[in-house]
Amino acid sequence: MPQPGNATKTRRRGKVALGSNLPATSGDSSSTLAQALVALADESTDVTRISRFYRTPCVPAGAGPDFVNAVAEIDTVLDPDALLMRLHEIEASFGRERATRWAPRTLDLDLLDLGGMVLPDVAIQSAWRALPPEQQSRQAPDDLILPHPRLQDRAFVLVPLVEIDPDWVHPGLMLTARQLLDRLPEAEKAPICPISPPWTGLSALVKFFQTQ
Ligand code: PH2
Ligand code: MG
Ligand code: MG
Repeated sequence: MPQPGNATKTRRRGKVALGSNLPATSGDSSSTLAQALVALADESTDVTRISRFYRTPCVPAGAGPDFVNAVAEIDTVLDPDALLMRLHEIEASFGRERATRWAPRTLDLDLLDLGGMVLPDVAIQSAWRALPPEQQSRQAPDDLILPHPRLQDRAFVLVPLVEIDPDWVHPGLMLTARQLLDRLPEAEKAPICPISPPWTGLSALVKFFQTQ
């Protein structure tokens, strides 16, 4: 829970996408996601909503094993850079190695949105969003880009995002999560299926994984 000392700091609502397609010492991918959510909740950050966990085919197809994906809503006093550092720390603590881009990973935590901020600015965010597909796997931004420049293309992000916040508005495209998902081809959405019960909160998730 946030401490009284943080009462005057700016609180922002954010969305974090979670993904895993490699087992870790923490267990299988679902178990890793559950433990990462517990780790994310600390004195700076509340985890306020969690989507179900979904099994999703790897994108691009054939590039690796199926993923388990989910999206969580957070409420945090961390600024964007501090939050990104925190996400990287949690990834590292679950055995994430940053070898090659888009290699199978034990844990991927992507910041999708933080309080509707557009970073580093509208022009650069739009340029990353418009990056041609053949360059997307070869170029990685050095700076934090918000909202996440690929979220509008990815059913494995939009399906869980719509589950927890269908009316979330993309601050560059001015479309809701539901509208973004509706634009994607059926064939990309059909294989995305939930593999967990709906969570009523972090404690429901912890209880479920303790009884597995
Ligand atoms: N993440 C990627 C690349 N491809 N495919 C699925 N299904 N889920 C992911 O989380 C994912 C991916 C890069 O981070
Ligand atoms: Mg990712
Ligand atoms: Mg990532």
